[in-house]
Amino acid sequence: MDRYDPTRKDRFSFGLWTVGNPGRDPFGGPVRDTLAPTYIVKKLSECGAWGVNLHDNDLVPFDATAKQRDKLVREFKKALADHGMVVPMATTNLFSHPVFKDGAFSANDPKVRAFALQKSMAAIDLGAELGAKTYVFWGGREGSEADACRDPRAAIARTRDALDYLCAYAEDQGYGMRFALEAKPNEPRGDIYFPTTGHMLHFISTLQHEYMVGVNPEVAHETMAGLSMTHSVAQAMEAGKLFHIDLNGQKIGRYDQDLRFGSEDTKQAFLLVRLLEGTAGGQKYTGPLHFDAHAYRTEDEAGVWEFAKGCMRTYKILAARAASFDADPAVRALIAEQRDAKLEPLLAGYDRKKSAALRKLDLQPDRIAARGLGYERLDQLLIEHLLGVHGG
Ligand code: GCO
Ligand code: MN
Ligand code: MN
Repeated sequence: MDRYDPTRKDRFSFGLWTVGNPGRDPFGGPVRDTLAPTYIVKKLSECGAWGVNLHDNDLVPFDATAKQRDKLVREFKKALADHGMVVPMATTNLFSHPVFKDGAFSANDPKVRAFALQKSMAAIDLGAELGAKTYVFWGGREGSEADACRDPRAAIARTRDALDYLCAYAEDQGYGMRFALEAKPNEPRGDIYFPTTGHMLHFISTLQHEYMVGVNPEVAHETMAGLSMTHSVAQAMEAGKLFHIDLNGQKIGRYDQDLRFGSEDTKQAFLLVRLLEGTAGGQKYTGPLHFDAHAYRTEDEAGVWEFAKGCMRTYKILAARAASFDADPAVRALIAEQRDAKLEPLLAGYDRKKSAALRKLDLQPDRIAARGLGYERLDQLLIEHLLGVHGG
């Protein structure tokens, strides 16, 4: 036990599908046994997690009868109560069944779209019954290879219709849920509509129930698109739309790897945790910290729990490193050097007087340009804090 071991207060969660991943990939079958959802709840609780998330079919098989469903839900709820775990988030599997091979909400066939709505309403009911306050939409099959099959504008409009419908449904039921949209550029489709968090943020502004819809950015997905996860999350936070987050690790330019959080691009992970924890100032993220990742295919079950603990410990270690970085007087001085408290009020908000004053300033751009900014030193300090050279 040390101060980096997770506790419930840390709000860490995992999906049933993450630690339950049996190691199947496109080139080989499972290498681990399937774990029962109730067993996962027990083990996650022992590891120090706070929440467990699920797709409808992670708990209730696609073809289960109503009686089987009720039994599974009853047993799962008992496991949650026995082990002091919560379900912060739920979602719908709209990608595994072959009916969704050409999408769900954006499919050309209205029967597929109708089935997707039916399945989503039932899954929202399940999420509500388990106490989920956040409902995620990840459109894994909402995309194309043969792009001439539909006007991409129709795909966008159909997705809007579906979300407007389901927001109204959740509101009508009084579930008090918020929806979080998760972007991904590709995989399993050649191209997926709404490929990045930025695309989602704009789309949300066109929804009827904009107030109840935010985003669920994922490290791997933004990285696959070659983007900075930290900047994407910052834009979501600035817009008040960071409703959930999928933390994992990913090498740029690869397939979706879903690696242990912080195991790749540790500097980006540091910057992300620093932003979420607000150690540099600004509002802190207080929602669930969800790990959408899985253990290496080389692992047995013991390796899965090592993986889970590793995600959580790395988050806490990075949070401590970020706090030490932002408390370092040398760092604060370097950041403060860039400010000019006298000039800044003139830049915020146009009026005629202020703009006349601004136009009169002799700013001497060549002198400004000649000044070095000290970012080499700042970044080296970041690396040294990250590597544990400074701070407690
Ligand atoms: C993926 C996605 C999924 C979603 C999940 C919850 O790349 O497979 O990240 O894991 O997050 O379906 O909506
Ligand atoms: Mn993913
Ligand atoms: Mn995800």
